[in-house]
Amino acid sequence: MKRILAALATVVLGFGVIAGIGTYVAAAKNDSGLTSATAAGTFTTPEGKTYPHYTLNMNVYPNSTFGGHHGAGGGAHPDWVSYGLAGEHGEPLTEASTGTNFVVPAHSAVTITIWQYDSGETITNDFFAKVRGTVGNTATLVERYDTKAHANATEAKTVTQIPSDGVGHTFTIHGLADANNQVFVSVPLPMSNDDEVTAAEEAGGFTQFPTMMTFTIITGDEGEYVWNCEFPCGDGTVARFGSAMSTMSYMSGHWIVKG
Ligand SMILES: [Cu+2]
Repeated sequence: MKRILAALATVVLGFGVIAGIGTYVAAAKNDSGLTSATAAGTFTTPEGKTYPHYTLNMNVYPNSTFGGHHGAGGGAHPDWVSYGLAGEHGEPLTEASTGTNFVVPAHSAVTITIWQYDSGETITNDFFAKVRGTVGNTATLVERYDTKAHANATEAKTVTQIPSDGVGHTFTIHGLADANNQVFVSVPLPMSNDDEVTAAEEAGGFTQFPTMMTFTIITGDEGEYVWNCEFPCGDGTVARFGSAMSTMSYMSGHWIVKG
């Protein structure tokens, strides 16, 4: 019986993946814009190598009502979790027409800051609770960032992983199936305080105290990569890998490295 159930689960999962791929391809144009990283001088690694430096700011939301590339009111799926562009203090860029496709220069350092406004749970595989592929394999975590005071409400700390039962989402860039540099970056984004997230959502907004993760990656060769979230956050779908997880412009997008 156990074996039959396992086989059945595999078939059901298989259908989910196939359906997911279909949705993925069909919705590839939800966000057709591009955001270029901002130039910020030079960056020197702990090993003493210097690179041209760029920055990107992103937010992750428990729903799509922030506007931005989904439009006022949240567009087709206002209840889906989503990434979006952030201002320098984690404020939503409500007028942005794009938010999930990034253009960065090849062989450069890119410092990414992500404010995470959603709650979280235990991640399926704690491989993704670890920081991977960043400079030093670390990230700087602020567990509570005060978006009104524009200041850290808790002290920043350097982390190599976060508790696997407190993951909100991840930012994960996958390598290419060619001979270029293989890039793999994955950064877990900790959950914000559950009660505060819920209370803010009920009031029609977002928590004043998101978590904040900052990390730097060295881009490789030119190429069009894909990033996504590896936390199953497609609520209400098989294995929670559908909806926002399998539709570009919510939990995935393009990572375009230009020479
Ligand atoms: Cu996610």
